Order: sequence, then C-alpha cells, then structure tokens
Amino acid sequence: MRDQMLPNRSAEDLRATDLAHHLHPFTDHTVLRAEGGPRVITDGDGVYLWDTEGRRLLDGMAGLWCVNVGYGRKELSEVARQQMDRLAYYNTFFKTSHEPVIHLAEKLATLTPEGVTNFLFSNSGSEANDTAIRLVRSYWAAMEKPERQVVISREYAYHGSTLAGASLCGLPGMHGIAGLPIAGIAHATGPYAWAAGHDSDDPAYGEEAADALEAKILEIGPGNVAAFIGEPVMGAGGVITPPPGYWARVQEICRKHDILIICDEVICGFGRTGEWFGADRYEIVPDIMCMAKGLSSGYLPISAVGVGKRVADTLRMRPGIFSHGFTYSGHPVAAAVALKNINIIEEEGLVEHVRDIVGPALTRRLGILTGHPLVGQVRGVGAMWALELTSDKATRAPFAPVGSVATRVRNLCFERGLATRAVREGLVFAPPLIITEAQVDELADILASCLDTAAAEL
Ligand code: PXG
Repeated sequence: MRDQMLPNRSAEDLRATDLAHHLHPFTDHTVLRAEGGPRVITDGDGVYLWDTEGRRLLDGMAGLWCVNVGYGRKELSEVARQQMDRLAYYNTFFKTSHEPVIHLAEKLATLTPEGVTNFLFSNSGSEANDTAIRLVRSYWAAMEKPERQVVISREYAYHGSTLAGASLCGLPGMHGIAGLPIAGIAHATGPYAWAAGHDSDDPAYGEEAADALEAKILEIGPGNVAAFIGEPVMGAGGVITPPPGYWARVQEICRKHDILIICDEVICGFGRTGEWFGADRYEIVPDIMCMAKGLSSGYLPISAVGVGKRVADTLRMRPGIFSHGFTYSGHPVAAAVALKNINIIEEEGLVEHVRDIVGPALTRRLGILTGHPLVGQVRGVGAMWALELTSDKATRAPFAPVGSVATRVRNLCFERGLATRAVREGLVFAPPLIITEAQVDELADILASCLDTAAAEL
C-alpha cells in the first residue's frame, strides 16, 4: 500500500534528504546534523509506531499529546475519503455553511460544560488561543470597557507558537525572539508544587498558588484585565497538576474581579484526564474553551473555540462583524473526521477507560517509581503523567547540567522502544487513550529499566 503513495527510499537517503531540505520545529539543526538526521517514522497502529529501521516504539506521547484513539483507524480514513469525494472544501464565511461543521458544532454542544453551546473553528491550538484573545477583547469593547485588554497567563503554561500563542506561554524559551511577548499579556506565578517545595496534593499550597493570580490582577488593575487563561492541567510545561482547591479559588478570584475565564483544553480535552474535559474534572465553569489535538485525534488539523453565553451573545445579538477567521475555519473534511473521532471515543467508552483502567494502572505502575533513587516526584491524572528526577530527594536539586539525566533516560527509552519527552529534569507521558493495562506495564517496565541504567551510569 505504501509503495503506491511514496517512492521506496532507503532510511539513509530519507535522513540525508530531510537534512538537506527540511527545517524542523523546536529543533537545534546543528545537533540534528551531528546525529546524522532524524528518526523517520513510517507506520502507526494502535499505540505503536515503526521507523525506517523497522524498530517498534510504544508511543508514550500519543504523537504530541493528540492521537487519543490511537493510530491506523480505518473508520477515520474512510470518512475523510467520503467527505473529500462529496465536498472537499467550502468555506464558512459570508453566510455559507456545510453539513460536517453543522453536525460537529451540534455534537460539541452536547459534550462541553453547561452554557458553552457555540463554536468557532480553526486549524490549531495556537489559532484557537489567538481567537480567544480577540474574542475577549471584542467582548469588552462591546461592553464599552475597551480598557479591559490584558490576558493573564501563568509561568510554565504552553498555549502555542503563533505570536500571541507564544506570548501567552510561560516558558522563557518561547519569548526569546524580538518583540515577544506582545503587548497586553501578563504572567502570574504558576501552581508548580515541586518547584515551590510542596507536595502536589497540599491544599494550603492550592490556595497560595491561586492567590498569586490575584496579586497579579491587583498589580495590573482589575479594570484592565480581560481574561485569565489556563490549562486545567499544564501539559507541555511538565504535566503540572493543580493542587487541591486551586481552580475553585482561581474562579472565585476571577468572579470577584469580573474577569473572563479561558480554559485551554487543547491537551486536557477529549478524555485525557478521565473526564471529557479538564473543566469537568476540576469543576471549572469556562467563559471560553479552546480545543484541538484530541478533537480529531490528530488525524487532520482542526481546533474549536467553545464560547459561553455571556460572550456569545455579544456576537450573536449585536449588529457588527467580528473580523476574524481563516480559509480553513471549519474545514469540511477535518470536521467530518473530528465528528467520527468523537463517535469512536463515545462508542468505545474511552473516557471511562481512562478513568477506570488507564489512570489507575499508571498511578500504580508509575507510582512505584517514587522509590527509585533518581525519582523525586511522580504526579499525574488520567492519561497524563510526569516524573521529576533529582540528584537529592531532600533538596529537590536537579542534576548538572539541568536536564542531562532526563535527556539520557529519554534517549534510552527510545532505544528500548518507548517514545517519551524530557521536560527540564523530568519525563512526561501521555499515551493514546486506548492503551491497555498490559501496555501500561510494558511502558513502565521499559521506563524502569532505563532509569536503572541511567542511575548505574552516574
Ligand atoms: N495549547 C496547549 C495547551 C497546547 O499543549 C497548544 C495550545 C498549541 O496547539 P498547536 O496545535 O498550535 O500546536 C498546545 C500545543 C510538546 C508540545 O513538546 C506541545 C504542544 C505543541 C508542540 C509540542 O510538549 N502543545
């Protein structure tokens, strides 16, 4: 089958050609060249990937936190083919629509938290977050409070890589390009218990971490703040779980100062936390919620911004145009695939599978590693987990240079058949939601053996 699509070329040829012509995201190309080029992935099935050397990898990251239903779903390719044959493209501008986007919006309204019943579509999480910023600012302009412009994000947040998305990020590397962050974005201290010297289940810390948001609001002046944006659980920043009481207190603070809440569900949405959305898990009532990744399980690019009544009414009930949108907003093929993907999640009970099987299995198997000499903390929820490595469990000191041991463990994992990501001095896991208990065992066994090897090398 593959031979019909792509010329058959050697692994070496593919790597050399990639080095010659392909600029990669988030990559040091001097390192890539020194290492002889990228690993080239050719196939995926279930939770497994294969590369050009024929090596099998258990995908501990569901691609980039997105392949929720796993690889190789013929139902999705079939729907895409049928929709392409029927109507490959039409836009949703200028008073037109099409069936897939209508069905998808209707379906999302049945899944999202109460009050979120209207949806704007785009193609990526970054575009969804850009859309959210423009929405909240235009909401406040419609309310005749145009001075409410600032969007408050947090340290360690990841919200994307467009100019606005990168500005919202709370990761210093994301602001390394001139002009970033853009105006009107601020960052509060994030709820990172490990770095603050607390247990991740310490309720006193939950309150303290939320109060950091209020301090930032007061510094800026509540009358200048449009919205707070947060991932229910921070993903790319290192699976930073909110301490108990954190989201309740954050919402209390936002309500007190009349600040809109944007929930970035790009990673947490569609079952990852063992609920449909992180908002369900942490009882968040969002004004706006941004979805991507698991919306289509990464089979095609699509994102959605769910808009609660308060903001939606300013668009729906007032004359005037919200000058925003993309050629591919609500692309019919992507929308059809997203809808089918949601059907699969429902029919196979994947949200319940994460809640009842995957979450408990990861809690058990990764939890044991807390006793490992290199491991300082294991934390997570549902199917998103992190291990913090440390050279000293009492002081929580990282190794020198920071990240060196996590990177070594990551490299060993790939060699032994497990795809994972190193974040600072930690490792993160977010496997496809279809992972079985036996496959969780396989993941944990490989990880444990790599930690042992790294510990022995030190
Ligand atoms: N919000 C969140 C919470 C994300 O995790 C985005 C927005 C942006 O989505 P797009 O589709 O524009 O990439 C993300 C993306 C990593 C990694 O290495 C994580 C993401 C993207 C790329 C790499 O962990 N998250």
